[in-house]
Amino acid sequence: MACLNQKPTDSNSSPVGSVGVPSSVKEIADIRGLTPDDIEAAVKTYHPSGMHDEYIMFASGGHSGQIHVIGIPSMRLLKTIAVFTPEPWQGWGYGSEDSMSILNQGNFGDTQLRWGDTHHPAVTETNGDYDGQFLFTNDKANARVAVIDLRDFETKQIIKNPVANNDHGSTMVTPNSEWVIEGGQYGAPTGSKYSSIENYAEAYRGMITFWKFDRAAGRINPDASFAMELPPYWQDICDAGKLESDGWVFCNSFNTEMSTGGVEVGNPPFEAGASQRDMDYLHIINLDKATKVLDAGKSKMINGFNVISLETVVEENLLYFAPEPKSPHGVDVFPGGDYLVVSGKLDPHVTVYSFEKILAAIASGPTDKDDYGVPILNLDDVMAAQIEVGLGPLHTQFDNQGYAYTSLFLEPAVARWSMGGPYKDKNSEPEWSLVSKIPVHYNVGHISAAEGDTVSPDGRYLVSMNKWAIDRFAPVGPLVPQNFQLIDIAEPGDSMQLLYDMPVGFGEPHYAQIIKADKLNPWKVYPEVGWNPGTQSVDPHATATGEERVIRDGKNVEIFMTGIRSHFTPERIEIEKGDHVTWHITNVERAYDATHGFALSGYNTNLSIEPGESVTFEFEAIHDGVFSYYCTEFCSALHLEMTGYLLVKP
Ligand code: K7E
Ligand code: CUA
Repeated sequence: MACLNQKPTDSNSSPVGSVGVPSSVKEIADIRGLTPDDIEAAVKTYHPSGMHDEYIMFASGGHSGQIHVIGIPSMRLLKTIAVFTPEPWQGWGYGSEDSMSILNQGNFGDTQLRWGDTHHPAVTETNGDYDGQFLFTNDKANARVAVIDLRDFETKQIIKNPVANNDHGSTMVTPNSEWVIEGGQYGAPTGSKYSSIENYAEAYRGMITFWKFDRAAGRINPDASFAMELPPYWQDICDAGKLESDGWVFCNSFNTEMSTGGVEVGNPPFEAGASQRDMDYLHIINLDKATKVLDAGKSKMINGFNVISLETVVEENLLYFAPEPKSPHGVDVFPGGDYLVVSGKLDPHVTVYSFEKILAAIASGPTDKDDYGVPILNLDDVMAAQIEVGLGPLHTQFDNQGYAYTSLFLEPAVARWSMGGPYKDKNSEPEWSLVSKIPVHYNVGHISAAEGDTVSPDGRYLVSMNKWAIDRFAPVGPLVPQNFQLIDIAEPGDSMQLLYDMPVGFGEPHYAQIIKADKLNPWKVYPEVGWNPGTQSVDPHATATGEERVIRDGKNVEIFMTGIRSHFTPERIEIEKGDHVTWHITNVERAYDATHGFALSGYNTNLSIEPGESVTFEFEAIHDGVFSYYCTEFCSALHLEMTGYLLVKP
């Protein structure tokens, strides 16, 4: 690796080094107070105009309800994908039938939910490697899961969980993405029912849902999906087994105390009540067996959805527990699938479990059970190691050098640790040890490494997703951005290097996945003119040039319009107050980036009509008057002229 530390810095007049860095760089660096390390970091991340990033990060947008697409290592924000929250640039939720119907799929009864709390995005996998075809994310606040098609980076489906009101261990995928995991969080009566909190232990349940993904359709199939009731502990974050643990799912939990809050009635507050015990339970779920139980018809229908009851879960041995120390948060399966690691927020260690030992402990017939009859494995029987990494460990990622990385919320830092050799070398006894640490600013939650959740992580880059930025950026009022810090992890040993701080001023991201950019193959324009992104096929109402028309049938008016630089056809439309209007617009362009917008004043409408796309929107003409419509993308020199009049007669 080039190290600018070793370059001569005493020359003010001649070029420095073999790459011909002019002496003025040193002057600039001196004036700006930049160290040689700073210059190295800049050179590693700077992208001259036109140079593309090698990796793409899909970051959850937290309570923005969206997904953010960020180039690595430049840390440039490339796009925000509208998911749960209306977003006008993409025409998401401002009239287009497609976006309105997808947002409405996610309604809760009559309540139109119009935001989400996205935590964990997951790219589809093939044989345990990201394949870059689809992306899933969850809405913790409302127990919803969304499907994004990475051909056009648009949301295609939002599913409201019919039996849960919130989720958290979501979304994660199995190694071929047949199943999308939606783990629960706060225990509640199954199926959005009411029950007094005094009945917590009997009437409340934990939940995990397995959504069946139909890759050909690009949609989750709810009819083939199912949920499993769990004891009313608070299941937290899950991960799917892979390779030798394929077919199993692991979730950490907390509040096995079953604290119900209620300082009002003299109970301990949640943060104390849910932290009394030294151990909570790692949930070890036999997904393969659960699907057989489902196929055998041993589920019940709740709100029209397949649910395997807790009684059946216990009867069929679908769930085992292993103790996990001190307010655990997150479980991460090693790339080889042979180990998994849990962090306890109040324990300076990470605890590594051996999957081989878990299977052996299950086979030996565990005798310990919790109050619901779930077998509890002995920690000593299943533990491979405990490694002291530091204060407040949370989440773990992996690289290609045999290192694991754990975020340390309280220090705050990222710890690099190892098992002393390649993961799969079963012949040598692992020597687990802490290798090094790098401080981060501040309060790191998740970390994300390049291809870090796959069976073959790339290493090289790790992003520390810090909750607080405090002094890292110019002050912008009391609400401060989060801080994504890019860390170079390419070199072994004590050599992690901080490269870049990216302020994140759009919600609080939790998790992200980083995929090699060349695995993505998005469309540049829609495949054919008249394309409906909702069906991923040509729309029957697509309008060809020359076939533009306005059709009236009683009070129903149907408009067939085309857009091309710099013209909407037709450009005068006369209707009457009280008409029901169905308006189709086709962007007949085939040029890359020739998107047209469509704003209609007074009717809360804005569309984004990308090259080839056909969009439909409907409204009641409740306002009379003269309303202009115009293109909201500056598409050409005569863009301002890309307009027209909607005349609504009283
Ligand atoms: Cu740790 Cu929701 Cu994965 Cu936040 S979660 S950090
Ligand atoms: Cu089309 Cu501006």
